[in-house]
Amino acid sequence: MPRSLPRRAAGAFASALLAATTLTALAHSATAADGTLGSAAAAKGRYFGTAVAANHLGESAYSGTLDREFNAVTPENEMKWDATESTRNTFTFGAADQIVSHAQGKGMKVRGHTLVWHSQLPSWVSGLGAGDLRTAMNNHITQVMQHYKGKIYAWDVVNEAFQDGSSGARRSSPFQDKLGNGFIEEAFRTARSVDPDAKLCYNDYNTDGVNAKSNAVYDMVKDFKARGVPIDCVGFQSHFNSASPVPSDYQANLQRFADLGVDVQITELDIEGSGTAQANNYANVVKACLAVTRCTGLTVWGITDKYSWRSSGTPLLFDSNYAQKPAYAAVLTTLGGTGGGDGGGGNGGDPAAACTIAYARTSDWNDGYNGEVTVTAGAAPITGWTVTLTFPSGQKVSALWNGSPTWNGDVATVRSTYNGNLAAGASTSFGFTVMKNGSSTAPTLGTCTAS
Ligand code: 9MR
Repeated sequence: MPRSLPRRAAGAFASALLAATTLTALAHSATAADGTLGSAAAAKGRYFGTAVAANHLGESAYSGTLDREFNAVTPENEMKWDATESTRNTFTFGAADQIVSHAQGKGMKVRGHTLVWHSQLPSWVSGLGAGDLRTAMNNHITQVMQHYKGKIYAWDVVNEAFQDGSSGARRSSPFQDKLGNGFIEEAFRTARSVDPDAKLCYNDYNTDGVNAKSNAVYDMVKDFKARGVPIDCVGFQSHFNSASPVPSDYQANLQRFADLGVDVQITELDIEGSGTAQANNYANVVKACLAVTRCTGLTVWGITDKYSWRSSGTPLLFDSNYAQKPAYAAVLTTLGGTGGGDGGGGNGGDPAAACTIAYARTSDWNDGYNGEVTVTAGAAPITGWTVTLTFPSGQKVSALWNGSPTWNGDVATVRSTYNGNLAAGASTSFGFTVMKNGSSTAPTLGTCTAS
């Protein structure tokens, strides 16, 4: 392993003795209007959210990315029945409270997920007889909604109550089997009585296109609206992969629900894949939501591929090092965001300048390593790029090449030099040598902004 500087360590050279500062600097590195998912969505009158797990909030790159990019959250598991009432009438809100207070502190919306669902249901619930089950269901809805009253934008009141396939039937569950079809209506009525200000949603998967399952949900919503059963929104989970691709009638399906007089929301979006194919699929989902006036927002089902429920399918917008993937640039561009580039909107409908970054450690030795950041232009050509990187406290960057750095504590802002002009989709890279000083941790990638 090399112990000296690489031979190509020429050009811009930075020697920075990195002082100990906190990583929170990262959270403030990209606040340009429309330069993040949340701000770009907000400019279109929508939110852009993510599922969040309370146990990752202490990881600075996780919460840094969350705080920078998203303006809505859904607790991934913390509000489910097994988490909030694992023992009858003993309610546990600690983990969910952590997420809600984090979100409130940052002005983010919270989607409540979920009150009545056949899965992640404690066995004491499944064991109850009909009368007792009805009481337990209404009590669960009441206690949980009461606890979060005034803090929740929308609740998934009932989740996944319909069967897959062509039957259009309700799914077998303790609620369905013992209380019959009416449990859904009862859950919504109870929910409305507890928090009249929260939007009440029905949420499901495989209902993203027009099919037997979505037709059955459609009929239910239509019936609810006709009879005055309180329902405000329908959530389309939108978990996609090659076996379950984005349907060609996705937008039409959202629109027909919206036409019933409910909001529609993309609630758990993730799309397995990589590169341009994944980016195009994401762009199509975002386009569909923007084209439907009552599509009020999108939520992706996690921040980083690292913690996705189906991590091996790399379905999210940030890779496992929190680098923005091509899908990120595609979503931001489709939302009309600029990636910090040209202010957006003034380019006659051409894609906005945007870029993504990926990091690799190219060599490693006892007390140092070389890192390389690849910068890739989005759907438009770019004329310059700026990347932020945060190095762990103590590490010393002894050389940096093919980019021009300025330093603020541990945070390097690296600008293109001769290598700022990139065709759409084209890449360049810059590199650096780091003296570990006891820490071999990789730098945290911040934003890539393009002009
Ligand atoms: O992402 C969630 C994962 O961490 C849990 O283990 C799983 C348990 O059922 O639930 C996942 O989230 C699901 C969501 O609550 C409802 N729609 C499907 C999601 C993915 O399975």
